[in-house]
Amino acid sequence: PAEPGTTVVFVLGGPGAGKGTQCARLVQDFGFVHLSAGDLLREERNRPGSPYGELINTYIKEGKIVPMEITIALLRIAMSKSGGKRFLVDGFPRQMDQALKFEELVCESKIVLYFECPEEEMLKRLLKRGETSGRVDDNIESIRKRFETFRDTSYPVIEYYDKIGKVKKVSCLNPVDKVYAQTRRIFDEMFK
Ligand code: UP5
Ligand code: MG
Repeated sequence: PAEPGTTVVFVLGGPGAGKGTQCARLVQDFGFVHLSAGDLLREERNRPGSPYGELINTYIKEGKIVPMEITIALLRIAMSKSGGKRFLVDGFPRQMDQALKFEELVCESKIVLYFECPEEEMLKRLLKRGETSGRVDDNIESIRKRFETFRDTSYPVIEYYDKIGKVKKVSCLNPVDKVYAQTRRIFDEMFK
């Protein structure tokens, strides 16, 4: 398990909601370490000699969830390498069994930050980003599949944490600064 005194915040929300954007701001103001599960998977995919490169790429393109053994291992390594104690775990867990496994093996989450955004808006943002991102999943076919996975498999994770009172919801249908003002308020209350 993680060191005593470790704080984990799960940062969830649909594809393109703005998780990464908001996490970058939180890092500046609250000194959390930002760990995007998607970024860690893309890094592992690009690492020469990785046995998982091809598998990860296929899953990402198809908008499917990479087997959790891989993702949890990457998160654990990144956590211990960082030397930090407060973590924003962005884009993970995406499936109920991943949530339970991570909390059993690593650390219970303190809160779940949920960035709520309508699909229409997320679609617009992702297509725009796709013009320059080079991400293999920023195209209309992959985006549709990502939305489907979010609805069917990842959203129930948010519902689970909501039932036990851990979810802090922020609407993403505003400019970045305004979304951040709301996010910041939550962190001011909890982590100042
Ligand atoms: N933008 C952001 N906020 C805005 C605002 N308020 N107004 C206007 N524009 C805004 O933002 C997306 C775009 O929108 C950017 O261009 C931004 O400028 C703009 P970003 O902050 O990047 O949103 P984010 O929610 O982080 O979107 P991302 O595409 O990263 O979300 P996904 O959840 O789809 O991607 P992730 O990298 O987490 O996962 C990718 C894939 O990896 C998954 O589909 C899956 O195949 C795999 N994966 C796993 O298998 N397991 C995991 O645990 C994690 C990932
Ligand atoms: Mg992201």
